[in-house]
Amino acid sequence: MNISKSEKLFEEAQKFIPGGVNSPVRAFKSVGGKPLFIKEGKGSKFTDADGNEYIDYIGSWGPHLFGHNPDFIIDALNEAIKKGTSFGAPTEIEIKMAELITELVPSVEKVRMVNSGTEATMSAVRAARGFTGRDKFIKFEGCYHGHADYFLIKAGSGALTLGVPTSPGVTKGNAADTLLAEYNNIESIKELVANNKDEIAAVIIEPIAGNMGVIKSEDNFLKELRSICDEEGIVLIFDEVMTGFRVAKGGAQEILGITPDLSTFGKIIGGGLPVGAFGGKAEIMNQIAPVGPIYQAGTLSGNPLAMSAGFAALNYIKNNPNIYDLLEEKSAYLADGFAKNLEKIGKKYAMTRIGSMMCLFFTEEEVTDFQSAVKSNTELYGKYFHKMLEQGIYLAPAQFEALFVSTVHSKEDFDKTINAHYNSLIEIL
Ligand code: HOZ
Repeated sequence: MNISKSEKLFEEAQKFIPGGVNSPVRAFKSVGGKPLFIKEGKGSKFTDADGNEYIDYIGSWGPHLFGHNPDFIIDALNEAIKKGTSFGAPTEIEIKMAELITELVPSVEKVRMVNSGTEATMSAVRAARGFTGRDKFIKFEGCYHGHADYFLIKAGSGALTLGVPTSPGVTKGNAADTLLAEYNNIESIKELVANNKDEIAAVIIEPIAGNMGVIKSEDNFLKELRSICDEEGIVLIFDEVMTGFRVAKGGAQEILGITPDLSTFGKIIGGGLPVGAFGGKAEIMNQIAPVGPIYQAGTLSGNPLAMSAGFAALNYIKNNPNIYDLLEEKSAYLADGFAKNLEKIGKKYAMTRIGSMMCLFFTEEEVTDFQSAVKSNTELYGKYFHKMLEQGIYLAPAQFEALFVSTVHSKEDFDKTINAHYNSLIEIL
């Protein structure tokens, strides 16, 4: 039997890399089958090691707002690489980048660059703890903030899909400082705050959750959460690693109209390179070393290549604010097509969408939080995923993730996807 190049690569990879992948969701474990190895991408598509082409709706899990390898980012990288790859010393592009972030996201008065979303959230919680002198923090069931120990408690994303929302290796001590609340349930916050008076440093939330599928926090819930944080001296952190610069130029906070004290970013701000950032009120950020005593550092932080790609991406956003209308129009077209298919086949599966992030849950109940999200039939999602893949459509290989639309997905891409969606559902149901 002929085995594909991807399969050969996967066998080879497993000899040297745990599970053959450098991030668990990529291994296809929750949908079954074997992962594709990707050779190259351009625009809305990528090609695997066997030369098969796919319309890609992951876009590297969000950052490829303009599709794969946009010319303006490649040009910026080509220019930057001629000058050097890393200095571990300040460069001018870091100032331009920081200034641009503060301009696009007004709640961010000062910002520190790091290398990943995990680093950003980890550092933001440390900043909040250092600033308040308190240890505990609240996170929400099903929200994912990277893989620092104290976040891996009822976490979303890969941790949830692979059935280890709370990971071994997380000490009891770490877990004890993490308080768990229910998404969109303000009573659960009130209870935790009352039971841990003056002990809570921060509440961290994905204001639009993207790691238990896509779920929007309700307006009143966020407003009340903001007031409670103000009254109790708790730092409100918005994890905008997925939503920052994707759902609006000012992120989820712009469309939801709530101002956090700190925000975390990743992915998009590196234009596809490994970058993260955390920032917010100067009062808090000025407690970070070397100005203040809260230590945080990194040799590759503010790396000139990552900054150049990221600056090109953010500058493009600044100069083309209409991209969010375009993304809305494109995403609505795709979502409409999906909705019509569901109607045709008589299924009322929950579909959520905020701008260019969307999710189809295999449950007919409304999805508003972790408990309702996990009602989705993940086995059915796995079948759906493979049927879509067979037809050249690459979706997230896990139910509890988002589908991302880019500015370069075409009507032709969408029509092909809508058609494949219909065929897939007919075959699996
Ligand atoms: N946790 C990421 C999605 N929410 C997946 C990261 C990856 O595999 O690249």
